Amino acid sequence: MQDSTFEMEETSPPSKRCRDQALDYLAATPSYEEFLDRYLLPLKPCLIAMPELSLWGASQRWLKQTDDGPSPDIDGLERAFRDSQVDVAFCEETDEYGGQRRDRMLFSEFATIWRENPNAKLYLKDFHFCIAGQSAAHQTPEIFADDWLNSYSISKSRGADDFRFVYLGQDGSNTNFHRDVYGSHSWSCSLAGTKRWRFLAPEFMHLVRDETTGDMPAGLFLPGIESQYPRITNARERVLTIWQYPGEAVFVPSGWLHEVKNFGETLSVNHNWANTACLHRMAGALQDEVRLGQSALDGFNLGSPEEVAILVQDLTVRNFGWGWKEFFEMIKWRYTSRDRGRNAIPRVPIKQEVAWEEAPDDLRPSPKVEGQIVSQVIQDWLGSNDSKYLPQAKAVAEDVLKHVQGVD
Ligand SMILES: O=C(O)CCC(=O)C(=O)O
Ligand SMILES: [Fe+2]
Repeated sequence: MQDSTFEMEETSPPSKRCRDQALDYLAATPSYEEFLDRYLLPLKPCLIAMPELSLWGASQRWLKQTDDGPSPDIDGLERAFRDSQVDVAFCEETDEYGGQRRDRMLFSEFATIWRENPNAKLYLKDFHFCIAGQSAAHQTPEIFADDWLNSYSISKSRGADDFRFVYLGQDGSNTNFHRDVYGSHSWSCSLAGTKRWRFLAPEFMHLVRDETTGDMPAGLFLPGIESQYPRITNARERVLTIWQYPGEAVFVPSGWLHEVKNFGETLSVNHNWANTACLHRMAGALQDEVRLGQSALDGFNLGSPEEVAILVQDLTVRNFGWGWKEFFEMIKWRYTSRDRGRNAIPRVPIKQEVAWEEAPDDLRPSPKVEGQIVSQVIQDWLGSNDSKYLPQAKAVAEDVLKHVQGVD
């Protein structure tokens, strides 16, 4: 058996034809029905060949062709984003919390370091390229169109926030091991370079998570983490590795843990997204976070149960990004925005290049499937202790139930 404690760190990726994939590889984009039944509802990751990505504006304008295939064209990117503020990770350096050191700078400054030092392992991440005015550079693939998270966030922020990102990395840059924001799904379309993904299924999270702090290791195979994570060897045996090449999309279902390493200069576009299929897991992730908040405040005399519950929600919003009220508002938005089709006028005017286009009904599960799952998630919460002390969240949750019943 392979010694999984010290998996060999590959120095170069396998050739596209010889690669071994631990997940389903779909040679063409599946129909929505197939994707829904085989991957989205069962929350099963997969890798999908999407040759249509070469038609995206991003492929035409932000890539150059080299002997090794497409590569990011830093000049083309700089023309599009020169004055945008970007978050850049220095993947070789750590911050005070053990994460990657990140700096905010102008794209033009990032481009200068990129050109001067190709080995700096710079990684521009989570860049809101649509808000920076370039949404026309991509098209959400139809199978990923049913997205309540972007719809809600864009509307709530009046176009100032979303979950549509460009990732642009130098050779050897990486993203640490994590679960996606709020327990959402993500999809990631690669346009240049090769990405190695390591996945761990959600049922093995207990092997890698410190239950008191919620901490997880920055990398599954980092040496020296065994004393802090005594069950890491067991987790390492369950890792699924895939190699993603340009023109391929990875579907990362809600709750799946993953880390990514780039080989060569890479450019990818990804969205975090949410819909019926991930509501249970999102509720579970939020519940976990609320429990961490409760234990952090445990033992202090902070007032009545109602006051403590509100403090815990504030803490959760600060640390995790949202609380129960916001989660239910996202679900409610799915029902209140439903009649707003392609030609309808949004209540809040949002610039065309930032606006979210709702998926048509044939790219969503049936209202019956949707309604059953939504009702279950809401009723579970209404039966929990938390709901007793959070009247505002409860009112939104009850409103959602009315909307679901209105659809039946
Ligand atoms: O491409 C990367 O470096 C990270 C992408 C990721 O974590 C995701 O799409 O969920
Ligand atoms: Fe991720």
